[in-house]
Amino acid sequence: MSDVTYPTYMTEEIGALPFCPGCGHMTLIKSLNKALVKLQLDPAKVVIVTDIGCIGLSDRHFITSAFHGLHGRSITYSCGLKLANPELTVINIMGDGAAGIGGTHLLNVARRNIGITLVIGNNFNYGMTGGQHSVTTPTDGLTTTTPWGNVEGPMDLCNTAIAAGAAWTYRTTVFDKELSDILANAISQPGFAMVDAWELCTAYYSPRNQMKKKELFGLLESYGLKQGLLSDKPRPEYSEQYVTSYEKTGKAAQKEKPKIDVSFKHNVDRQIGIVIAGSAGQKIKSSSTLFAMGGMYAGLEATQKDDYPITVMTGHSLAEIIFSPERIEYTAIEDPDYFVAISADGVKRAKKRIEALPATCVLYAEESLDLPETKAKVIRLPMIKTAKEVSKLSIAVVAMGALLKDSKLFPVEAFSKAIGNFQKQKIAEINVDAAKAGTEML
Ligand SMILES: Cc1ncc(C[n+]2csc(CCOP(=O)(O)OP(=O)(O)O)c2C)c(N)n1
Ligand code: SF4
Ligand SMILES: [Mg+2]
Repeated sequence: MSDVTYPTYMTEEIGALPFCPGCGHMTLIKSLNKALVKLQLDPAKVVIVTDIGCIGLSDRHFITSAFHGLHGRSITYSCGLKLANPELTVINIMGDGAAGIGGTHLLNVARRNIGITLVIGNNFNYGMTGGQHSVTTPTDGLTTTTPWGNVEGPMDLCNTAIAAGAAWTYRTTVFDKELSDILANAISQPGFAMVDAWELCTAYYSPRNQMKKKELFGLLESYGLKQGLLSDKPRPEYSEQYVTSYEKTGKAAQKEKPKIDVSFKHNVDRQIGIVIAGSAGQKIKSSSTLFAMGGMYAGLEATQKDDYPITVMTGHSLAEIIFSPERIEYTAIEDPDYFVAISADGVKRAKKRIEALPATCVLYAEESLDLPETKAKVIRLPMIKTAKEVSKLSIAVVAMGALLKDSKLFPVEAFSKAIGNFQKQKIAEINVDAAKAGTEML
């Protein structure tokens, strides 16, 4: 705890809270402020994440950090924040509408036990959009979308979360004198904690259904729903476990990878787009990654984008590689500078692209392939025959060796260095030979 004392976590700069008179959100938000005052957390380490809805208008009134995003998705933002920095106290505020719209996120945060606090301002309708029914609207409840009475049964948010594994769950109302203590308790839980706070939307649900405090309690009773602590089964928190497992294994695995130190020169003065079109099983993707790394050893920026069907070892496999001396902002290639056609599958997939290649493009094609009409300058090469002499699986590396010899983008030795550093020794030896054999085709 720091030396500074915070008498409030709310700022007056924005003005008063924007809720209708008597709205339950007012009490809920003020109680949250009291809970924060009680806990005296460093505001810089607290993030209030809000969903869309009237309740979501609240985050900007706090001096903590805030995040406001798409409707129904606030739990995902909270989880991301907590995973990125488990030291943060993440408080997620949402309405019943958001809880229903993002229902699967509620299930998963509970199941995973990610240490965020979820506060639901449950007023049985979509307040912000004029009082439509939500997943918690009671049966027979009148709303703009259930004008003859709701025929659905309401979702029990707490027991839904508990069924998914929620470690700490509390149901209450905004009339609870201990609301701020309950919220403080929830925030102090190391794992996932949820407070379902029943309340009144005085603009829509309450007047339409003559619902005041008494009727709200009557509703709880009529559904036989208990108030208070409904689950309290602590178990290890997800984000800490995740970080621990990363420290133990992930980090070690990353350290083993060699760094790419620039040790060659390139001849590239603008962004260059290369398309490699072959078949699944021809190592198009992995060879392209090594090829891109080769460019990086020569000081180039590189990107790779792949296209292949969901099936394995059948159909096409295409890779698009961009090299540039500058940072690459956009990874699509409109007019390739080089095109490598290795197999019929690749040509079939890229037929329209080959037909549209500009005259400035050089197309290296396996000599036996049927090609569509193209303006590109075609260079036919014995790729299959050359690869057979080294290894059938090295055909893409053979083709890339030829491209480098012809284009002089960067030395083939840079490509060989990537192969040597990132492949197992036996395969690397074969591929270094394949790259060299490729250069000898021209
Ligand atoms: C994806 C998406 N769907 C619908 C909307 C329209 N919308 C805005 S607020 C809202 C309802 C909010 O209700 P609730 O979450 O219960 O909060 P309340 O306003 O009652 O506090 C809806 C449906 C939206 N903004 N985004
Ligand atoms: S519309 Fe309903 S939920 Fe929204 S501020 Fe008004 S009373 Fe509150
Ligand atoms: Mg609501």
